Amino acid sequence: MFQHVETAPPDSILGLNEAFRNDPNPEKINLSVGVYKDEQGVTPVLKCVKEAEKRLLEGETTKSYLPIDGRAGYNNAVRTLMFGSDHEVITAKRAVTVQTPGGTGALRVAGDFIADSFPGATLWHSQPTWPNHPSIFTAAGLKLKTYPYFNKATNGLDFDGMLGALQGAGKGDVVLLHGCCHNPTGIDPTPEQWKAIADLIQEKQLLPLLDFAYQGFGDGLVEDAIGLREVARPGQEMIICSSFSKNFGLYNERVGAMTAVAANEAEATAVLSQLKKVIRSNYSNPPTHGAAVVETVLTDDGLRKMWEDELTHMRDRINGIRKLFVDKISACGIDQDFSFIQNQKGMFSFSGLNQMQVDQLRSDMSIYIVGSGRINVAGISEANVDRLCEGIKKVTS
Ligand code: PLP
Ligand code: TYF
Repeated sequence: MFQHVETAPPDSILGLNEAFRNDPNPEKINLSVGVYKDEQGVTPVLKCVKEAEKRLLEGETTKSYLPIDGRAGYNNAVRTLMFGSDHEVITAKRAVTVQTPGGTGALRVAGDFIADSFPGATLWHSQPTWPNHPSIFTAAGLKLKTYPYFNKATNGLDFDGMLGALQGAGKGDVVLLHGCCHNPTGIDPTPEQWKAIADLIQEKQLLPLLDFAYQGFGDGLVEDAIGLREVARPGQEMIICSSFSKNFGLYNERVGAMTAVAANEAEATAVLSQLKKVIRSNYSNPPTHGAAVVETVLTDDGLRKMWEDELTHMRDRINGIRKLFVDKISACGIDQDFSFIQNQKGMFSFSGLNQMQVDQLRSDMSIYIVGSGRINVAGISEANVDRLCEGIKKVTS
């Protein structure tokens, strides 16, 4: 029966982890998958999470199913974290949130909802983007188009190219934006550029879909929501897919949410009913643990403060490493200018290294970087930065 089944290619990012694990070189360096690591190379469980888990374990009374849309307290806390409690979107009750298995689950629920309720819609995504974006939305049955994002000459945003392409989008088309910390480039629009993007969305009546997987990893919790809040103008409709994998370190607990902002409360209620229909035929209802942890932390003043401190620590370490990396690169006599790395936001850096250089780093030095040249900055430490720079010098000269 399975004779005709061919072997599928490995995931372009997660596949590298496996190759790394099998590499016997004791000096190997893994800068591939976007997982935060501390100075010792460990992906820690946050202290606020451990404390919340202790409380949950003591207070848990049932393992009965959650509602299809998940925990109401969690969904509420997610919305407030994105918009702030007094935002018009919240007070007008025109936003509905469903708890999902990770940000990936949120993206798939969004994709299925769009395919059902906006038949024939085209989704525009940045070129480049996270490779799972096209996979998820193609699987959901959407048509895809791309807009330029990265300007190779400046190592910055190709803003004119982006807006120019989106001028070609039709009414009701979906435009996928990274809320902050763009994956893979690390390049985000400035507040002024967000204004222009929001103007264009409004003028052309597009449906913005924000992938918000790194809130707090760029400049701060509120700062990273600037774009999202700019887009959420009075009456504007939008979809947001949240992930708490990174900012809570809850990767394997699968904690995410999909929020739909409708024009008014009645339409939001109808959208929620459609989202529940999509979920019912997909995974039925979400798992409770990770979302209960996030809800407990976000709604308790002490735990919330602990979380914000831990998140600040992760962000500061990444930014410190960016500086260390750039300093070390120039100190070791590499000709190429890598100073742009310090302007990039979040966990990733688009290094400018090409596929050949990436392949050589792996084969000669056991340094693992994604084929696009994307580096997980959090994988760099005082202990491996010199060897990394030595490798980059070798492949760039
Ligand atoms: N969106 C982007 C841009 C990501 O980088 C990730 C990372 O994994 C996700 C969504 C999905 O996150 P999750 O692990 O919560 O599914
Ligand atoms: O881009 C990354 O590295 C993270 C983690 O299929 C990830 O978003 C990578 C690939 C994948 C799922 C998650």
